[in-house]
Amino acid sequence: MSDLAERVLRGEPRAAARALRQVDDRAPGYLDLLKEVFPHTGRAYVVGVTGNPGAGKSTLVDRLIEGFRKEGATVGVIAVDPTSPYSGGAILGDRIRMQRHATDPNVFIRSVATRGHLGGLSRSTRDMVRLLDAWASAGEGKGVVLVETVGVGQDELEVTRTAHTTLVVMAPGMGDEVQALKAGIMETADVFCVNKADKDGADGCVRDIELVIALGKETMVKMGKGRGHVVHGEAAGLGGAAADGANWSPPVVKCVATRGEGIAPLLEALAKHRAWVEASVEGRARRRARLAEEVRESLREALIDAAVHDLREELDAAVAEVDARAVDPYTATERLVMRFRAQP
Ligand SMILES: Nc1nc2c(ncn2[C@@H]2O[C@H](COP(=O)(O)OP(=O)(O)OP(=O)(O)O)[C@@H](O)[C@H]2O)c(=O)[nH]1
Ligand SMILES: [Mg+2]
Repeated sequence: MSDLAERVLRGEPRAAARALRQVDDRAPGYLDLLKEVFPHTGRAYVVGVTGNPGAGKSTLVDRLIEGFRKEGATVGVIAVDPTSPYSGGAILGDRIRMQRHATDPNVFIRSVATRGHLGGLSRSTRDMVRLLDAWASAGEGKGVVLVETVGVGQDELEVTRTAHTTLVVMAPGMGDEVQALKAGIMETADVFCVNKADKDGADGCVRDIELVIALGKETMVKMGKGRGHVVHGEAAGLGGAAADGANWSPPVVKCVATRGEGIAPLLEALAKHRAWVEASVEGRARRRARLAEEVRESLREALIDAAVHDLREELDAAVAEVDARAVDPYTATERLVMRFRAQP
């Protein structure tokens, strides 16, 4: 095993920083590093934190770090910054809001820019989550990895799919609920946080979300499907949280992140969901589905690279033919596939 991998697995923050950079840049050897680390992953609890800009995600993450640290966990954070080309403001904001943890050797915070990502944001984030997973679970320690993304684009939503739990943060008075519906966030959420509960409209916001969840359940019952969210659970425990063993209904927790209010119930809701993901058949199936997706995606990438490499001349010729209308692009593709498969 490489020296760097060993040091990551021992929980050295500086090694984690180097490894993350290597993976982020896809520098030579990064795949070997990931291969070495992989067997030691899967132990940390990974939470995706998403929501509209300014909803208070970073402030909340800062509080969650505090909460998980009190439980004795080592915490890795990846903050995906959507706005870097203009202001760099978000990175700065994240840093400032989580600053007090900067000197804690059991907290590691890394901001990454969304732009200029080879192979997509979701892939590199997934790889970075794995590294932090291994780092945070060093020894027999409890590890937690938090991933903050702005829930706007499909790519950003994708990122939360690497998580056990997706926490969607909303704030009253932003028209968040309606937007979230459009963006498909409602289907992604495992736990909702209505942050800025010190502002007017928080209760209304909670009601709106609960209504949408209820409507979603009804629709899923009618359509006879769901993604493991509750179909017939009873409200129990936290703010309407319901897990009847097989199904999960996202609870809605009110918080004031700036004052640290509502953090304990939020941590409790996360713990409940984690337990559900780890124990339920649904949860295991979900994990399997994500890994299947990952392998398929990486296979697709590898095959395309191989085909483009092996068939570069044929590819050029085919493009010229299509351009001359001598052949249509569909037939050209079929022929290229046949050529590729016929290779020794
Ligand atoms: N009143 C109030 N303000 C809050 C609360 N939580 C966060 N804020 C403020 O809201 C602003 C945005 O907070 P951030 O934590 O940076 O929000 P964010 O969602 O991480 O923002 P981006 O990363 O830029 O998308 C800051 O000025 C916070 O101080 C809260 O509970 N109540
Ligand atoms: Mg932020």
